[in-house]
Amino acid sequence: MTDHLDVRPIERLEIDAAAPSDDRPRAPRWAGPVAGLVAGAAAIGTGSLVAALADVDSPTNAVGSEFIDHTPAWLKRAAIDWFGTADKTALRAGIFTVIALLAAAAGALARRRPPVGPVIGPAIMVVFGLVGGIVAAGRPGQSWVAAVPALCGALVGSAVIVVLAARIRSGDGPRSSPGVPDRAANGYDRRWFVGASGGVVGASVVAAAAARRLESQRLDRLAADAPDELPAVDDPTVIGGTVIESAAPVVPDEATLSPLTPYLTPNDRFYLIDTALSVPRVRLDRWAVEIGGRVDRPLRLTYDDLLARPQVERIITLACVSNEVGGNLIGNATWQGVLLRDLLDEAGVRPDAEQVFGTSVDGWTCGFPVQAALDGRDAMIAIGMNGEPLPLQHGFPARMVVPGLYGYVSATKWLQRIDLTTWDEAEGYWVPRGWARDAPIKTQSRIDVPRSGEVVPRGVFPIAGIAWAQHRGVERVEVRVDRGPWQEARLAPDLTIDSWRQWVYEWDTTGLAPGDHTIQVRATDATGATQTEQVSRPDPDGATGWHTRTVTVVG
Ligand SMILES: Nc1nc2c(c(=O)[nH]1)N[C@H]1C(S)=C(S)[C@@H](COP(=O)(O)O)O[C@H]1N2
Ligand SMILES: [Mo]
Repeated sequence: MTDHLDVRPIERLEIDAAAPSDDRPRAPRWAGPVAGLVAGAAAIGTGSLVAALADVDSPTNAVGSEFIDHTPAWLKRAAIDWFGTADKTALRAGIFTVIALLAAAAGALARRRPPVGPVIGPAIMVVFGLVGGIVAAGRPGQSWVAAVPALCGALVGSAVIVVLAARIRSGDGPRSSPGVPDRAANGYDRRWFVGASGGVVGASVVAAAAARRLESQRLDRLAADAPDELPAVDDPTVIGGTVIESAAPVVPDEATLSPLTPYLTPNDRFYLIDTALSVPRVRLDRWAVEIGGRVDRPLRLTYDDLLARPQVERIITLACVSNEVGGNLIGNATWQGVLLRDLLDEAGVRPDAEQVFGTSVDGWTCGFPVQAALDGRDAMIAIGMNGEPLPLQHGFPARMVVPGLYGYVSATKWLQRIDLTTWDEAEGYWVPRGWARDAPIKTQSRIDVPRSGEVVPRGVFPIAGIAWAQHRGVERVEVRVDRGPWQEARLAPDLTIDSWRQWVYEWDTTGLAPGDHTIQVRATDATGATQTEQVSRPDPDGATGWHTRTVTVVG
């Protein structure tokens, strides 16, 4: 397409080489928007490189995070419906699209005759740089330094637009008429324009690549700060006389009945949910968790302090409130760390404290009732996951894990502070966004095999899956086919009431009509409550309903 558009000016240039200056070559119509896009690329490349060098969030990430924090609930819900867990990728794509459109518009305006062109185009760049800078500096824990990358990006971007647009305009403008000196004798020079644009885009790509490299080096350094081995566990999980220590192989084989779902979820397969567009900028040498608020003796614990304290290890199933019935925003791991109740005993919780309120390095917050920390359940500050130091994305150096509560009210990753406070004094991140303040995990069950639509052979076929009712325990799982009578499934041993239990039901398909059949599951927890058939959305406090799948029995 470009070739087709480019041919004419060149021909004219050659044929009319000796023509008078009022036939100077004009830039094609797309030159203005292209100049804008080139300037936009320069701004983003510069901004991200300066940010990486200054060790602050890139301007696009800062704006993206601000956007995430201010997304109205309905838009958030729509984004999750459309993009699911790819919503961050969608957000990034959206930001780049908006920047590209603005940059193209700035370029088109920059082509206008003076005084509009030379002023408006670059001014748009500068204004967006200022806005980006102010947003970045205002992010939690940031200083004015965070504004510098966006400002540098805007300056470079506006310089590029000034230079390119001046060249474009030199081919436009009033044709010289007799007696009036020519204002731009050279006119538009396609080779110069393409060369300069290509050079700027190339340099921007190099800058962006360098920024990426610096970011991955930062993450490598952070990961390298973690110890090679976690301290020995003083208080391990003991199951039927067997000490469960860190590694999956020690967990009894009977715990796994569902062929698709390992009893312990490997770290690299564990679901990830957070509002962070990049791993928060933790500096381990300066990092510490502070426990304060309504306590008698505030505590401050460095990473080494946490390592030096008595270590417990527990199997706990973490679940996200956004998990749909049958969804996979749930995982089971061994968590090693320091019991929260020991720390709170040491700090001395005042009687007027109602809420344990966690704050992360990147300013995310959540809170849960003080009772949940003190009622004997093993809420902890975790530093280990499945025998390894907490992975960066799961909250290194330390996070909270509270059995029985959804992650959004309890599981602060990249933990920075724990405040004992009241419900009136502080509200967790998701609460004003329409999610419930109190959020115990609901009893639920999921079919893992057979898959939806799977063709099932004649004979005995195992239907298998998981069921969970953290901190109450799963008592019974039942399966029914084609809404017939409920049949009890066989449950794996109850290793701990804080973790899921796997189940299997040997389904005899021999006498069934060929074709589609519906299978359903429901669980009953140790309080005797059976999960409700009532279907409800994840918001405000967790989805309900029976997981249902349709499969085909062969003819
Ligand atoms: N700092 C921080 N911690 C956070 C979140 C977050 O957005 N930021 N999300 C919470 C939510 S909603 C869930 S479900 C769990 C998920 O933990 P995971 O990503 O390790 O599975 O982390 C919780 N902790
Ligand atoms: Mo969540």
